[in-house]
Amino acid sequence: MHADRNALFRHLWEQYVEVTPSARRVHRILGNTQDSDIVNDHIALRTFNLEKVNLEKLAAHFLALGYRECGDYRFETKKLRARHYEHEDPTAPKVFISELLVEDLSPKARSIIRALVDQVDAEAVTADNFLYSGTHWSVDYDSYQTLLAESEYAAWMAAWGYRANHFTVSVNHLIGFDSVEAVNETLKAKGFAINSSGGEIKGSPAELLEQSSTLADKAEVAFIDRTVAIPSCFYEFARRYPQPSGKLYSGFIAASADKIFESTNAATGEIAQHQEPR
Ligand code: OOG
Ligand code: NI
Repeated sequence: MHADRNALFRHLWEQYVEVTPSARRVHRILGNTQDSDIVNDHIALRTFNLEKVNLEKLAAHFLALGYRECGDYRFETKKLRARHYEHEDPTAPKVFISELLVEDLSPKARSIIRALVDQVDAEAVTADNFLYSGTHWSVDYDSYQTLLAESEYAAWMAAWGYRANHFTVSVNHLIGFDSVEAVNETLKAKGFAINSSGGEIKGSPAELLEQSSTLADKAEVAFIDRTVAIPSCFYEFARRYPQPSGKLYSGFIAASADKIFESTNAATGEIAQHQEPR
């Protein structure tokens, strides 16, 4: 477990931008010269609900840093469960951790996932670097495709493993942009693809949270039998509104999260061409 929160987030960020080069360009476009000028609202991590690597195992790393357990979420169709974690230090990013309910998948998918998790050394899970350690298994392209047909989340996990699935720009803290819509329009004009599942903006001021996200970049994964470029990680934008107490809402909205998950789906139709921003 890390003793240093800033070091943990720095490692997560470095691993993330390696496969998400658009994140650096987004920073530049949003008018900041340094990564640290952008306030990170939250990160998200994914896992399987198998005992050795389940949500609680990931959460333990944050509890050790003084985070506490907050919201609890269910995604029936996607067969996911999630929790979010907050720190009393308001400058600490929130953390959203989900897990795939493996027992709800087909026997075939289940056995592929069990075989992956069997390759994880239990001691690696509590090591300092676990949350940014990537995969602990090798997987062939056929198994990836089998998982993809049933659960995009399962396939993403098999390919990418332990890493921040996204970072999130706090729109509240941007100087040059006062809305999620303004961020979206600027990025689209520069050639970035915005996830439009459920509308480009998820949530509303009434729900106290508005969110949007890019579609994931593509990066190469070395499967056992071949190397293929597949969706990697994405960038999210969040604007929070004050509660009656005056404090900004700090939770997540399940219906919006359900659509944000789809940011790692392979793009289809017109948006298939993720343009290189100029
Ligand atoms: C997490 C999706 C949910 C949010 O802010 O609601 C989410 C994921 O894609 O792993 O990040
Ligand atoms: Ni998010």
